[in-house]
Parts: sequence; structure tokens; C-alpha cells
Amino acid sequence: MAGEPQADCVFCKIVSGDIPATVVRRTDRTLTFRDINPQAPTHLLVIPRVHHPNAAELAAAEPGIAAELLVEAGAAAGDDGLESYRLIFNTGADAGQTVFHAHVHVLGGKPLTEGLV
Ligand code: D5M
Repeated sequence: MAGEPQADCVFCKIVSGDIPATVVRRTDRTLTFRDINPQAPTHLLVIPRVHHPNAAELAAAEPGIAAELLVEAGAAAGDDGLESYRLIFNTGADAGQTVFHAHVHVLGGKPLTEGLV
């Protein structure tokens, strides 16, 4: 059920502590940790503690938590000394989503002027 921990979800396992992660920020409702396969000097993931399959579904179900992801993303970027950073929400396998627990990527620390948009 939406919002409930999923046994096969790697990010639910990070929330529960069953899988280790380099956690840099915690709130009652979110966790921020370093991506295991960084694509930039700073590559963080901000996730809700509750399980929703993607960011849009999180926002529909829990808009306050979705907003908190963005606040935490900005704060985490600031913690890493970044004034400029890119936020990415991959949604769906064809868009590159591989973990179906809502998350936002925070990328920075190098020029990110190339891109799709
Ligand atoms: O992004 C999912 C991201 O999650 C991808 O960049 C790798 C990262 N990932 C997967 N497993 C882990 C663990 N255990 N720790 C840290 N980061 C992890 P997506 O948008 O779904 O492609």
C-alpha cells in the first residue's frame, strides 16, 4: 500500500537501516544521502521516509513531504558549498528511473551547462 515500507525496495531498506548509506541530513520525514554511483562531485539523493513510487505520486499523496524534499535538497546543496545545482526527478523506466521509491537527485560541483533542457 502507498506509504507503507516495501520489502523489495532498496531505499526503504536505507530508511530502516538494513542497508548502509552515507547519510548527510535527516528530518522526521526525509533522508538525504550520497548516491552510490556519483555523476558529479556532489551527487545526493533526497527521499521521503514513506514509500511512494515516484515524486509525482508522493506530491499527490503527501504534498508537505514533497515540498520538504525540495527544501532539504537546497539545504544539502548548501551544506556542500553549492550555489548552483541541478535537481532531477526520473519518473518511469524509460526516463531512467531504477529505484521506484520517490527521490530527487541533487547534482553539482562541476559545470552542468550541457543537458536535455
Ligand atoms: O536513481 C536511483 C539512484 O539510486 C541511482 O543513481 C543509484 C542510486 N542508488 C541505488 N542504490 C543505492 C544505495 N544503496 N545507496 C546509494 N545510492 C543508491 P534513478 O533516478 O532511479 O535512476
